[in-house]
Amino acid sequence: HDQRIAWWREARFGMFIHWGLYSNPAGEWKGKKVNGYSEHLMRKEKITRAAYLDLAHEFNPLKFNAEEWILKAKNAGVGYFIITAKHHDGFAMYDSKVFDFNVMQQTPFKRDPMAELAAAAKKYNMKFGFYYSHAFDWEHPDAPGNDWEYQNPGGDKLLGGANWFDSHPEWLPKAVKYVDQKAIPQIKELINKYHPDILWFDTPHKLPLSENLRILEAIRETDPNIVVNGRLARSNYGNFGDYLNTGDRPAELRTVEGDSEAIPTTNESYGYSKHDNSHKSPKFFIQLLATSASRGGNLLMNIGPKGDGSFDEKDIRILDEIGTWMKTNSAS
Ligand code: JFZ
Repeated sequence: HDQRIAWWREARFGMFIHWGLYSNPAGEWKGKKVNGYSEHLMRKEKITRAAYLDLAHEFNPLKFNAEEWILKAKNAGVGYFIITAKHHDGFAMYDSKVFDFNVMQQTPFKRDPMAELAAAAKKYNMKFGFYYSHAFDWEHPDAPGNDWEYQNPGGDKLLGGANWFDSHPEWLPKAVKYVDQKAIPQIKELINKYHPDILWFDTPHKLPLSENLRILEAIRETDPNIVVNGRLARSNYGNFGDYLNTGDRPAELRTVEGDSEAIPTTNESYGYSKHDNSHKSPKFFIQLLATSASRGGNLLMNIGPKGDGSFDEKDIRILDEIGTWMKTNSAS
């Protein structure tokens, strides 16, 4: 464990990216504003799989340039870079042979942005990895979360909330089927194809600990050197990941000691939202970075690039100012 996580302890500052089909509608659906996390569009608007796929047919981020993204991060002093290979919508932002619900097969873009980013990260010596939504998957007919098109647990109404499997174990085989058919094969695929340094998981309470541990085992068997975050498998007795994640809100930074990571986003939404102008100041992030570093914690700062592949001006300003501060305050 200590050996695996050594680079992560040194890195201190990471860049988190939420980018997917939801980045185009960007917090708007049928002319109406959709509040909150823009990456939750499918759930909030109860969009069917077929209608959501229309977003894929329009996804063509011609301004996307992997080296520019990695260099932007590098210039801001970032040591590791984590991007959504698959968020809760279930859409793979990479060339997946496991399921055809992916960027290569469903978009006019027909490029693999995860492959391009992995190569750029390697070239510029940036630690690199993926966010993978292992529990929630709103397109798969058996996965937890989608109760508007399917009859699945873990959503808002039908057997909603956390730990649905305790009160309704009869639904468990369905979720297990999804883990076997999609989550584990895709995670192995990501490891074997792109050799990530880190994998980042989320919403563990949507699957029982036994399933989460089965996923962790598959990861360790495939590559024991991959750092795994604190939101894959946890119970009242401990966390099976390599470090702890604090909540999304930076205030929670205060409560954790040891290897921990806070994940504030520059505004409120993780995915790009054209209505969300609640960006914090560069100073806010510089102070947060200094505080978390002094406590032995990491800061994984999120930005949501636009659907055309460019960064929002407001995020660029924050990144540039952090970069300037890093350069004037670094020891070397
Ligand atoms: C999750 C996702 O649902 C969201 O879209 C985003 O990816 C974010 C990074 O993670 O949302 C969460 C997860 C955990 C907490 C809050 C929001 N939490 O622990 O407070």
